[in-house]
Amino acid sequence: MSFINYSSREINCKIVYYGPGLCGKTTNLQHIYQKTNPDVKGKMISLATETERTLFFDFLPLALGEIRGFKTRFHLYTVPGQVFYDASRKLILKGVDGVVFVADSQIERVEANLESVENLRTNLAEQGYDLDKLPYVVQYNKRDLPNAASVAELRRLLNPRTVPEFEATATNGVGVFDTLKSVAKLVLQVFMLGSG
Ligand SMILES: Nc1nc2c(ncn2[C@@H]2O[C@H](COP(=O)(O)OP(=O)(O)OP(=O)(O)O)[C@@H](O)[C@H]2O)c(=O)[nH]1
Ligand SMILES: [Mg+2]
Repeated sequence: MSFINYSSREINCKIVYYGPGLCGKTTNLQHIYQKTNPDVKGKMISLATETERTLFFDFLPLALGEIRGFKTRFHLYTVPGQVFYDASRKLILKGVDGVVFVADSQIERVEANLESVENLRTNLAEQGYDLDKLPYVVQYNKRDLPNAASVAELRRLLNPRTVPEFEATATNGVGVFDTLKSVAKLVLQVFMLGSG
């Protein structure tokens, strides 16, 4: 849940990047970190294995301006995608305000994407959240690869509800900020509805 501090007039929002192993979640955060001004971002923290796989999470705090006199602070997290880190994924989802599902567009990763969405839905439900009611966007990453499935096919499988969706190549930044802006906007809309 967003944390609203009325005395310091701050809104804190937690956004989690979810998706199968190696889909590009950490790469999204690294691009955001590299391209934002020092006055906007805090330290990026990455807990990774020697082979650069996320072990627990990546964390990047961003201050994205003001809305109705409140400073907005976004806390971006990635989960570890590898199947056996499920306990960490559950922990990281606690208090989530918005989710980005990063899909790996490669045809051979279709099954892994489907399992990961299912895992997201289950882990959210365990904590009393409904994926269909959360601010949620889908990113089709790795569009640069020759073995990428068509967006129509990915949409059919991964985005039947047609939430906002973005094609991306996170390694060169394509689609990364469009994705972030979209989920941030959805989260702030919830805040504004809540605050009347
Ligand atoms: N070709 C291509 N490679 C990408 C793209 N995005 C990420 N990669 C590569 O995919 C690999 C995995 O990227 P990560 O960002 O570490 O993946 P992750 O989702 O954080 O993986 P886990 O931490 O294990 O869950 C790296 O070698 C990236 O450079 C992309 O858009 N295109
Ligand atoms: Mg990672």
